[in-house]
Amino acid sequence: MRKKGILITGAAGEIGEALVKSLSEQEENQIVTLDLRPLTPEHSGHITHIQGDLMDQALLARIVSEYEIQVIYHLAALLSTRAEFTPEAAHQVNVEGTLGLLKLASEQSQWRGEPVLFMFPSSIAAYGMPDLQVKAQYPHVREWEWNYPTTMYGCNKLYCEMLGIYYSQHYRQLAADKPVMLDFRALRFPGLISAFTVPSGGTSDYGPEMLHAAAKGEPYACFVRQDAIIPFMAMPDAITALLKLAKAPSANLKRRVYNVTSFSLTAEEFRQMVVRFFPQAQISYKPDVKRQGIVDSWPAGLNDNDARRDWGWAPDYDMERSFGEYLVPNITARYRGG
Ligand code: AKB
Repeated sequence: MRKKGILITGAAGEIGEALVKSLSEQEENQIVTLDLRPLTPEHSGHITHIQGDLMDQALLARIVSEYEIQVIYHLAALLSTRAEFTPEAAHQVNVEGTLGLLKLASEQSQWRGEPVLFMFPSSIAAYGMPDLQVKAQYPHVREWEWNYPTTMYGCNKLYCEMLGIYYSQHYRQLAADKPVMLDFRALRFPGLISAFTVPSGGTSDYGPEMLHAAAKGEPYACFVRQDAIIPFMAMPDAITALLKLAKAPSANLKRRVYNVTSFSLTAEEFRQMVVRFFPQAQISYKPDVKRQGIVDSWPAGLNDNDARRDWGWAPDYDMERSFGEYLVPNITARYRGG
């Protein structure tokens, strides 16, 4: 008998760390985590960590031979800035890695006679605003607007959303008597800010980097202009959104890809918040043309009305609460503790 399990890829990454912690507190089923890196040692109990490569088909086959996977949180990805340096490698991980997992989830759904739930974090990178005038004109972008990503990462996210929809509607529909499709659900996240991990390879990283540098007492040169604006969200809300969408009854879901957001602010407004809590912070601006271009192509804000209507989404942390109650106290404690 295979053990029932939840699979989390990219588990040692930013979202992964927070999701594993949260799921391990509430889940009774076995949690199987997969990442190239080890997990932080405090995770144990009903978590089995596999240090390995998502692209390793033999490894995936071994996982499904041991576990009946019911839910997949597929978090592994190369983020936007990193992907611009190695676009083909990003395509391989972000698209081919996702495709392999979608196929696996489809086969498992068929085999179990019940859909495997496939949770996919997408991103504001799936959007592409042509210029700053249009960006200002459409401050709250809907899911179907401006789907013209300019980065490899954004193209990968948008295409994988479409693959997920394909696999949940059409895959082998003609071949099987009673096809059972996987249940694909995606969230388009804004820039995420965690108090416990420093992001790497993203373009929204200037926000969290400013904050972590200030808490460490280090100077920071922000790689975008003062007026650069995108939406952000504190990590606990990102986890709430993932878990809430995962639990939502399918009958309520009118779409498979939902925007979620919390607050939008410019780099300068971000700096001012940081300085309010860390008056000694030394933050300067040294814009990088390429990274600035990426941020300019992302929307200033998202319209998340559909998520609010269909599955009761609402962020718990607005800007004040994010900084005052989650980010600043936890980051301060983290660096004070060494
Ligand atoms: C990135 O900057 O690449 C990510 C994202 C916005 O998806 N944080």
